[in-house]
Amino acid sequence: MKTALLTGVTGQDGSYLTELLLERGYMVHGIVRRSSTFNTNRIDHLCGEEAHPHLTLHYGDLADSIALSRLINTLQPDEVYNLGAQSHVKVSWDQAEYTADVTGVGVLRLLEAIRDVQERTGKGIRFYQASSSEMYGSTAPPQGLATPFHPRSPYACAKVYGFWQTVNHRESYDIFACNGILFNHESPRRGETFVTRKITRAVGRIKMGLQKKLSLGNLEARRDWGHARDYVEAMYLMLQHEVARDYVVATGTAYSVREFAQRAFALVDLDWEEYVEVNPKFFRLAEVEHLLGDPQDTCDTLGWKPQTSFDQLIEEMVETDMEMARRERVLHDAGLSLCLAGVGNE
Ligand code: NAP
Ligand code: G4F
Repeated sequence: MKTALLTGVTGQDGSYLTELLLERGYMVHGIVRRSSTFNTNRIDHLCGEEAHPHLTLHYGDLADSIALSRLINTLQPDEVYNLGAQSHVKVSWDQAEYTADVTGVGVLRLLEAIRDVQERTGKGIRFYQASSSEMYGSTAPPQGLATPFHPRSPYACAKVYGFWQTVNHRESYDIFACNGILFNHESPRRGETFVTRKITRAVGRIKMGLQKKLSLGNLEARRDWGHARDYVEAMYLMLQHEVARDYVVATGTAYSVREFAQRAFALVDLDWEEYVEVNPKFFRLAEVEHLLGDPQDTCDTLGWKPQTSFDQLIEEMVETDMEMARRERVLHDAGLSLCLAGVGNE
C-alpha cells in the first residue's frame, strides 16, 4: 500500500485528491492547520463519524519546519503533494510577507525535509508542487512550459519562488520533484471568495430572495477555467510518470468573468445585468488580464485530458449553490440565518 502526505488537505484540491488517492488504495495523511473554528468541512465525509480507515489527519503548518520535518521523517511517505498555500491573489497584497513565507518558503521547508530523509535513508519521496498560471502574469497568451514568467502579485512571486526551488531540488539532489502549473480550476467546493464561486453562490441566493445584488471587480479578465476533479488526476499522473519534470494543466479555452456571470445567471432564468454591479474595491493593484494554457504536451505525455466543459462546470456549481440557497431559505424563514460575513474586499 502506497502512502501519500498532503498539505492543504482541507482545501478544494486537497479534498478531491484525497478521494482519488483513497479510491486507488493509498494510505493518506493530511496536514491540517489548527483553527478556532472547524475547517474540515470539505473532507468531513471522509474523516467525520464514519471515518475512512486509510485517512489520518495531523496538525501542522507550512510555516513550521520542525513539525513538517518530523512528519515526513516519521511517515516516510512515497509521495508528498504540496497543495497548501495562502491561495487568494487579492489577499496576498494585504498579507505579502505571510504569503511569501507559507506559499513560497513553505515549499523549501518540505523539499529540505524530503532531502534529509532521502540522504539519510536512501528512501525516495516523490514531490508535487502546486504551481500556478498566475506566475505568467502579464505574459501574452497562450502560455506553456516555454513561456517566461512575469508575476503580478505577492502570491504569484511566492509561487515563482516555489517553482524554482522545486526545479532546483530536482537538479541538485535528484529528488523526483514536479511542478504542475495549473490554470484556474473550480468546483462546488471552491472557496466562496474566488470569482466563480462568488458568482454561483450569488445566483442561488438572488434566485431564492436572500440577496439583491452581486458586486464584482474586473469583468473583462479572462481565465482558462477547468474542473478541480479533472486537475487532481493530472497531479496524480505526474508522480506516476517515469521522469520527473514540469507540466501545464489547462483546458486550452478562456472566457471572461462577464461570460461566466452571464451563463450562470441564465441557468436560473435571470438576466445578469439586472444584478451585477462593478465595485472598484474588487479591482487588483496589478491585474492578470488573460490566462490561456496550452495543455497539449501534458495530454500527450500523461494521457490526461480535461473531462468537464465550461458549461458543465457552471451547471454543476449553480446546481449545488441553488440547493444550498434553498436550505438557507428554509433557515431564514424559520428566523435563523447563516452568517456570510467575510472581510468583504475579496
Ligand atoms: P484552497 O482551497 O485555498 O486550499 C488551500 C489549502 O491550504 C487549505 O487546506 C488551507 O487550509 C491550506 N493552508 C493555508 N495556509 C496554510 C498554512 N500556513 N499551512 C498549511 N496549510 C495551509 O486552494 P485550492 O484551490 O485547493 O488550491 C490548492 C493549491 O493549488 C494551492 O497551493 C493554490 O495556490 C494552488 N493553485 C490553485 C489553483 C486553482 O485555480 N484552484 C490554480 C493553480 C494553483 P485551511 O482550510 O485551514 O484554510
Ligand atoms: O477567482 P479569482 O480570485 O482567481 P485568480 O486571481 O485567477 O487566482 C486563482 O487562480 C490562480 C491560477 O491562475 C491560482 F493560482 C490562485 O490560487 C487562485 O486559485 O479571480 C479571477 C479573475 C481576476 O482577474 C479577478 O480580478 O476574476 C476577477 N474578478 C472580478 N471580480 C474577481 C472579482 N475576483 C474575485 N476574487 N472577486 C471579485 O469580485
